Amino acid sequence: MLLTNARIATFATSDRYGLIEEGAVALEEGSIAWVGPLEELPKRYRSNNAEDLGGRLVTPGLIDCHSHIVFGGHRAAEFELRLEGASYEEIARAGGGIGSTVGATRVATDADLLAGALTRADALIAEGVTTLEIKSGYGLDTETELRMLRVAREVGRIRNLTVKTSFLGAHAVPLEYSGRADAYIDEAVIPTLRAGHEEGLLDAVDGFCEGIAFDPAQMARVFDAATSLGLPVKLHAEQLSHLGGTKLAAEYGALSADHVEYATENDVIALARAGSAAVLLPGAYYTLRETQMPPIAAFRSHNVPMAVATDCNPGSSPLASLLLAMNMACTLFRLTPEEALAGATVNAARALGLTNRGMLRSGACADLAVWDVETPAELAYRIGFNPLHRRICGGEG
Ligand code: DI6
Ligand code: FE
Repeated sequence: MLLTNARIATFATSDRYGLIEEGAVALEEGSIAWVGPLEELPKRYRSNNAEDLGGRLVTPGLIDCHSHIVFGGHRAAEFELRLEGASYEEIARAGGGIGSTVGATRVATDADLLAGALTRADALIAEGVTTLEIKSGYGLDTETELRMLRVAREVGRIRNLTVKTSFLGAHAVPLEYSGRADAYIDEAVIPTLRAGHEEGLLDAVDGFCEGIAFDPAQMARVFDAATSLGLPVKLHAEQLSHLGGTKLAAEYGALSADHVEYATENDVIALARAGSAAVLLPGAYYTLRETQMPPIAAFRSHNVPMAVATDCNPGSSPLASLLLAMNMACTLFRLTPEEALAGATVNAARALGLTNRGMLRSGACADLAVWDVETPAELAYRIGFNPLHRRICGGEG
């Protein structure tokens, strides 16, 4: 396949989106064979049936590197409670929040879970997403956690989409372990982690390090188990308060620390030393009406790659639009449109530990999005507008 007459945001160089004017891309067997200015296209890639993109913009396929799209039910009633003045943490402590979705997920059938997840995955696919991370974390028992992970894998088999899974058994303490978080970690989380790994269901291990969830010492036990199996880790850290999760994640060489609104400059330095990414989740910031901004200036000055993701979940971020997350990252966090698009491509790949996508260069996966826009800044600029013209995933589409 040969695409010509395109403006190409490659992200393969670090200036101005790595933009190529009047570019061409040649795809071969699911990979990018060549990308560059049309006038430099090698003879062997020239073709009579090249597709003229009419000057449209081509970017890497979008990557949503943080989502919780497999779950039962919804939490519209809690949305109403928050509008009447209750806080997210109050609702969680009263048995709602994550716990309420755990109840709905445990009683959902696999078919229910899959149908709901596909609806959300399809919304993301319609916006050019080609790689999607999906977490467990609404089962909190072995059976339901593994069911969630199987459903997540199934989404990637049914759709032309790469799915990466993260085990989030340490998301909340389930009712049956109320007041016994340590026992939950030792008796449920770690054995489930081992079982999931044995079944090939886990690409990474995540956790929620927060006052309403787990402290750094508890998370360290989960990370020790993950590390001993060779699984990479990541962490929901410093979302609602500062507990030291970011520093812990860095100590374990985490792929990423996510949310990080309450992270300090020292935390940022730790991430930089560890080579970890920061995953910004403006949908949760917006939904919870958070006012503490993540330390964007420090991420920039210490060269910590910033990814942007939906955090699509039924509680704190019922958002199934990565383009809107990019817009929110600009308007709420003051990212530039270039940073926002890098956050949903090259830096999102980095946050998933993937080196073969997120940028357009020869050898990378043939995951591309073609947009009906003139300039890359337009992708983050409009609100509630989807200019996707065509999505190519693994060379198909
Ligand atoms: N932080 C979040 O934003 C989601 N999980 C987490 O650890 C929220 C999950 C939920 O409210 O259902
Ligand atoms: Fe999350």
